[in-house]
Amino acid sequence: MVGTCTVVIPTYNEEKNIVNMARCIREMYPDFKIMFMDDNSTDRSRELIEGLGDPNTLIVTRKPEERGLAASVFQGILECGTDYFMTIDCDFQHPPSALGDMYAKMEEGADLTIGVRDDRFALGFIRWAGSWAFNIFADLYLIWHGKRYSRDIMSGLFAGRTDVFVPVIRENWDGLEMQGWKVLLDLLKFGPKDLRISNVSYKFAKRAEGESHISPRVVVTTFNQCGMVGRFLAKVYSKVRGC
Ligand SMILES: Nc1nc2c(ncn2[C@@H]2O[C@H](COP(=O)(O)OP(=O)(O)OP(=O)(O)O)[C@@H](O)[C@H]2O)c(=O)[nH]1
Ligand SMILES: [Mg+2]
Repeated sequence: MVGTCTVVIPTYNEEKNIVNMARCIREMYPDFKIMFMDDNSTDRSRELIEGLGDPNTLIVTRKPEERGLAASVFQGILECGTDYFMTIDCDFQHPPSALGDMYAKMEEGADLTIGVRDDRFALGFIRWAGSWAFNIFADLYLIWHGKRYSRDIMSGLFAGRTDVFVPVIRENWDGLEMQGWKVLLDLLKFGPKDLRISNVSYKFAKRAEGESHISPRVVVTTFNQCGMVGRFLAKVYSKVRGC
């Protein structure tokens, strides 16, 4: 099969990266559709993408009341209309070359391909340790529920079959963590137990340009995705951190 593919990219105020990202993907993958899922950026993101005049590179301006990184990825998957979807951050922390590796795995028959960071230290020890601890906690939660798990469940780089995950998203809409950051965790949590998963490894980089949007709320929302124990820990954490 030669599957069609959409790269779904959540964005908020990424004017310093967005054109480079669009051009880079277009150059490497002339046939991929690109959908920037933008949460009403206050910078020139929209104008810049429209200025490219590429009919296969879209910028979707989302409803302000539905703002959320995860919400924008779920919407992108529902609306992409291609055989596969892929997600990648707009700040070049994920290398665009990994999209081609993931595409190859999808063509070999995977339902889901996960980009696994091979050097998570790139962001420093504290964030590596946090990510590692969360990974174990989330994996235990998934194993307990008989679901597939991953070596890098916090990864924002992954690809999936649209026909497998559109029903998963529609049927579990109310349970999805729309304000969260860890879309992959929800796809595994609500996805079929017999998902065919492939991995590709990639070198994790520092943000190219612009400001990070990460906040302590990411910890709260990720705990919230992990059942009763997770929700309890989310409450404790948000009380301690006041967030
Ligand atoms: N649609 C949407 N995208 C967002 C939002 N917040 C962040 N993003 C995008 O999500 C991607 C990841 O955000 P980053 O700020 O890079 O967060 P991060 O990679 O976890 O953190 P850093 O390692 O510090 O860069 C980027 O493409 C952002 O533009 C949001 O509220 N809505
Ligand atoms: Mg980033």
